[in-house]
Amino acid sequence: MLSHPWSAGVARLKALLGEARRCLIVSHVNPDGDAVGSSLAAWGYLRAAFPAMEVLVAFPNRFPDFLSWIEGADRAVSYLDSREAVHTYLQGCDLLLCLDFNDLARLEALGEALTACAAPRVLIDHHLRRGEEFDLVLSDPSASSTSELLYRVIVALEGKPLLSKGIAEALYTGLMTDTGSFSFSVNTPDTFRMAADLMELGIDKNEVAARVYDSYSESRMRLLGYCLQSQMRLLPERGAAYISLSREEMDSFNFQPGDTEGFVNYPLSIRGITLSALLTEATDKTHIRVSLRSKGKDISVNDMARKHFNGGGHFNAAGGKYFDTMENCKAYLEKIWNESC
Ligand SMILES: [Mn+2]
Repeated sequence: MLSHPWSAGVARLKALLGEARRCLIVSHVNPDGDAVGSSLAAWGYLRAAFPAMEVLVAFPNRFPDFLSWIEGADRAVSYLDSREAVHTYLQGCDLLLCLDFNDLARLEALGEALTACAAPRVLIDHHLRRGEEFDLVLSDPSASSTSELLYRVIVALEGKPLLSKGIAEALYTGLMTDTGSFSFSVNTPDTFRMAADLMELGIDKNEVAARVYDSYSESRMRLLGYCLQSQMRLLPERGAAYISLSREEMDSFNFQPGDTEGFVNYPLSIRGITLSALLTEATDKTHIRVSLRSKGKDISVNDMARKHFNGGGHFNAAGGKYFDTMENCKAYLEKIWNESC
């Protein structure tokens, strides 16, 4: 926990919130459960606590369908679909709340739109290496999720959690998805206390899990089967494995955004595998998206993503890009993995 800077940061945030009339909440491209959960929880909280404030949530692109049940999801916009509306909104915007990323590049075109906006930028985030593009940073890389950090911020602002069931469901979604249902990135009893607090607000955690996880389309399930059967390559001496998918392969399974979410974790369930990657070809085929995962305290995929793939993230979970063909990306990945043996 960051004690002193944290309390000073919360006091500063309180002052900014007290003055703000129009707030834009943003999170990263290809929004996941934590991005969407924390953004919609912040939206619900600000609407309840500051009824006079205008609040809008904008993501760089659409979030997957399995998150669409979260309260407020129908009011959030995607910059890809609503570019003009976001630009108009930004004109009178006096607060930018940035959640679950630490580099405006993670917002792609939406990030460029934000650079033209003079409103103070508040960052609440749990990724390593905080960005310099923000006016106020509430960051804790040891936190399980941005949703957990946001919960701590709200409790600090309010003295006690004045949250609705809808907000609690949004926060729980972020907590559950960023920790693989409490399997990793949970290092303190406080995370379970937060989960208990959320349950006391009336959420049905089994129902939340079912909505998020039991929501595969048939084609997504078959795509997973194809990945594991045909596209997973093991490097047993290295304790590593990766899955690669071309656009054609994805298209042949009627690929929808979010369909490969979580696939990168499957190889880690093989005994002896502690390093995993998922390589997916970008829609415009200009690059390969690289997702990296590791287990334990030996391999920093954050370092790997920063050094080799122009990206970053967490110690055990990170991502980046490789601007070349899939074949070259695979060769490069195997080369750097074998060199770091
Ligand atoms: Mn997160």
